[in-house]
Formats: sequence, C-alpha cells, structure tokens
Amino acid sequence: MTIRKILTFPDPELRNVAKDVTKFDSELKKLADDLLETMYENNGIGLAAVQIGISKRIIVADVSEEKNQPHVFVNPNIKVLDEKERGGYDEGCLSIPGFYEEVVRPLKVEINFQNLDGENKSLVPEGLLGVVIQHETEHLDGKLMVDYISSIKRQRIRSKLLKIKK
Ligand code: QAP
Ligand code: CO
Repeated sequence: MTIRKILTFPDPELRNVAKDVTKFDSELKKLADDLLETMYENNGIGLAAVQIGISKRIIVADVSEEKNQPHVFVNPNIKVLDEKERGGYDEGCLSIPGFYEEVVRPLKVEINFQNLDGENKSLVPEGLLGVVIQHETEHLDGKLMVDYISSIKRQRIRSKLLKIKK
C-alpha cells in the first residue's frame, strides 16, 4: 500500500471527467487500497481516484468512528429517491484543505455500483455516508464543493490555497 499525494484546488486535473473502470484486476484492488490508506492517513472520510491524479471512476469512504468500515464503489451511479432537500451537513474536502461549507443535497439516494470483483451492487445509504458518496461521485465528473458557493468566495479560497502551495 502506498500513501499518494492529494491534488489541491485549483489543480486543473480535478476538473477531468474520470473514465469507467472496465478491468477488475489486481491493479484495481491495489488502487482501492492506496485510496483507503491515503484517506485514513489524511483523516478523511471519503476520497475519489481523481484526487490522486487517477482518472478512473472509483471512490472510497469510511464514516465509522473506529475507522474500520471501509467502502469501495466502482462506477458509482446516484439515483435520487427523495428530492426533499436536507440542509445541514458541513462538508469538507481533502482537495480543499481548511475549508468547510454547508451543501444542500437530496434527502435520500440510491447508489448503484460495482464492487472490486465487478459484481453489480445497490445501496441506500444512511446519514453522513449518503452525503459523502454524493460528494465523492461528483469528483468523478470534475465537480467540486466550491462550485456550490459564490464565485467571489471561490476566488478567495483559490488564492489562499495557491499561496499555501508556494
Ligand atoms: C467529503 O472529505 C465530505 O479540510 C470527504 O483539513 C466531508 O474527508 C463529505 C479533511 C464531510 C461530507 C462531509 C478536510 C481533512 C477531510 C480538511 C473529507 C482537513 C482535513 C475531508
Ligand atoms: Co472532495
């Protein structure tokens, strides 16, 4: 397992639309391990492959207190079951360190995905896990949390992160 470097906003690679996973081999399992290890190392609860510069549709999450319930979702697809908005979760992002923002999302979603063996699965996640899966799946389409806020705020975050990077 390897801890990978996480790209930070406004790295243009974070805007790439990731490609479907078609090969369910040992290389994919190694990628999932690296994603989980990199997420845990950085005290995250979710991470998408695009965030470590790999343009594949795979995300990981673990919202458990003990950090012992890893989830891996390959080619995830979100279906909204209940559009009713839920205000409330302050979201963070490992690619936007130090910034948190409340994002309003659908109350109930179903996620259709494949596991590391390529088997089709479906899940209706509870609570925070559902929020994290929605957040991570948007990374696969080049979308970021900062797209939900005003462009003035976005510019300010952008310049702050660019300064830290120097
Ligand atoms: C997405 O984000 C998420 O700024 C996952 O200094 C998070 O794991 C969705 C993190 C919360 C919904 C709610 C962020 C760690 C972790 C930081 C993360 C930081 C250290 C972010
Ligand atoms: Co994120």
